[in-house]
Amino acid sequence: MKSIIVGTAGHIDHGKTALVKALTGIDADRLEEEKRRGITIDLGFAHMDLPGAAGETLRLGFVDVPGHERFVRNMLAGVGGIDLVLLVIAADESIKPQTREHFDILRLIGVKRGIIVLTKSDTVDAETLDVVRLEVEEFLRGTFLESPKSPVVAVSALTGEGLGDLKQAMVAAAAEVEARDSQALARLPIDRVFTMKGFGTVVTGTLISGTIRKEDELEVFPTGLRVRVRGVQVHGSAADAAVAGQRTALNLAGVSTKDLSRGMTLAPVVTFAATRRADVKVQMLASAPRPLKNRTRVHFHSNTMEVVADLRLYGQGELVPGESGSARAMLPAPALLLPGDRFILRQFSPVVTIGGGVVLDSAPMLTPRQAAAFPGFGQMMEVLESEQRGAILALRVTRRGKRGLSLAEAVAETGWHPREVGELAAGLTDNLLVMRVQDRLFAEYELKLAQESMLDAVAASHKKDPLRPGMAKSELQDEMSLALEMAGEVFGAALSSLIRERRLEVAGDLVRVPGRGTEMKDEEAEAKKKIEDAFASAGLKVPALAEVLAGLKLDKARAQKIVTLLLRDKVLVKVSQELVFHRTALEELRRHLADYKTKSPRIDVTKFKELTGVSRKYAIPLLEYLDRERVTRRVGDVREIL
Ligand SMILES: Nc1nc2c(ncn2[C@@H]2O[C@H](COP(=O)(O)OP(=O)(O)O)[C@@H](O)[C@H]2O)c(=O)[nH]1
Ligand SMILES: [Mg+2]
Repeated sequence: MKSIIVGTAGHIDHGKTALVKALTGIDADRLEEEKRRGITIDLGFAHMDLPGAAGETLRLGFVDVPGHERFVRNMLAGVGGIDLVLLVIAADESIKPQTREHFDILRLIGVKRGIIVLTKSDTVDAETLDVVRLEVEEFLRGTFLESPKSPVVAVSALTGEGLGDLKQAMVAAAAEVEARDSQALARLPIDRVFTMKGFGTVVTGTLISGTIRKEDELEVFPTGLRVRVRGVQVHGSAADAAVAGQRTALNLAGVSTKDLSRGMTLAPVVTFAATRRADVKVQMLASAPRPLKNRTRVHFHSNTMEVVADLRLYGQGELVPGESGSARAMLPAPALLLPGDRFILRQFSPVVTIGGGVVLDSAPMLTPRQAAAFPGFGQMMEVLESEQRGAILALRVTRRGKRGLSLAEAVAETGWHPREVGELAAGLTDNLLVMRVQDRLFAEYELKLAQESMLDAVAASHKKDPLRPGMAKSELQDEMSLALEMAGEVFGAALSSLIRERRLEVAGDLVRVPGRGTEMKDEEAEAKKKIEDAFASAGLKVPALAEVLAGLKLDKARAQKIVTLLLRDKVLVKVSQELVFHRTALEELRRHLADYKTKSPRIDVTKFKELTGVSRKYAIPLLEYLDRERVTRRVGDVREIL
């Protein structure tokens, strides 16, 4: 069974509602006011089944729109899900303003198929009908509604004449309509909310993609509210599921009518994110009354939603009628928009349709100013506008840099099914454009950059601490995530590949450049400890450095290197050319002097020798060192303790 949505369009009083009733038997003017005034104010709905071209059942859901210019906004809430349009033109009036405006809207919204219905054929003679037919064909030449692809059918709702032909034309056109994807992620833009006695909260809408089943849990956008589907109705009868292309009514649990309104969207939970910013392609109508200037506030209609958006034009001060260009749409509140969503722009005041377009990116990373200045921006928009999903995904991954893009984020940004995102990602990883680490995608070169940074960091660590057998893995990771905001996944992947390529090795929790031999390290570490111990245990009565070094197994150059490092790290302190002390011995000396100061503020060389137990050969250099360190100050032959 194929389900498609048939929408009416056309000027007021041209017989749209009468036509729907003649076809389906259903009066789509459901409001009391509509019945009383005899005009359509809001969207109306009807349905019928026809035998399809191949004998299957064809299910047609009708969306009847108001033709009055004051209610175009209601019309806009209904055209979003239309697969096939009936452009209704009364034979006695021919083309009128809303014929044109509705036609423009259908074109901008991307409706692909239609039938032109000349209504009220009973009110004119055959010649007039022919003239109107010619006029209409002329008007539509070169457009998506040109004949013979879009046939022109004359009917009378009054006499029933031509209705058979129209049904046939609908069956033929329906066969050409591409079925909406019922496997895709579900989206139901809400067009009506009401309470039904005995049921509670009910919403209706045209299911534009996917499938919604009884008992599904759904998220309301943009509020984030969770609701449960208690019941599903399709075309007025209870069903287990609604599929894309069907007029759908849902009985919802967990929500009251005041939490819902037209313009909101129902979609699977934790899948999408509402946004206030979207990069869009704008097409101005040739009939727009004036150029669209940068930073203009416009009525922005998409699906069933309507907001006042601020448009920032990229690289252009204005768009003249008939021109197209790219822009950032800034919305006053978050909304669920996805790439490929069509929209209509109406002038703020007076309210007339001036253009429309398509959403290219509802997760833009740059501010409008940055975007306008970004050198590759134009190309980026071209890719996003293209049908090349692999290239689009690669772009979305690459622009995330070191952070990468998770598969879930890719789904949220594109609206594509997770399965498709997975398949596209696999294609990109095969071509080495993208790498996948767990559930995150990164541009391949980010891995290379990460590897280089890690090699640099490890090399720097070896240089700084030549005696350490490596750098702690956690330290390396901290450094990378701090300095480079490198994601843990990239770190892990970069490290593994460096290890595989033998450019780094891991011992325990240490990372090092291969070839920093452990054996040599052991020797040096042992020597280092010996030197340290020799000075630490000597206190102030230090041995000669040369003597200590001579007692080591190491060659002179390596031994000297160790001493240099110990001095650099201030473990040893050089007091004079010949004398080196351990840090702890000098700290103790300072404490002793501080104690001494409590008895006497001054000390001479003799007292100093007594206090420390060192000979004059050590005492003089030590005192001079203390003077330099401003622990003491020389006053004649004595030192004042500071
Ligand atoms: N004679 C005649 N009158 C029609 C026909 N279709 C509609 N009408 C009348 O035209 C008026 C407007 O019709 P309606 O369906 O409400 O127009 P809408 O505003 O396009 O929905 C009503 O009074 C209808 O009865 C038709 O085929 N023949
Ligand atoms: Mg009507």
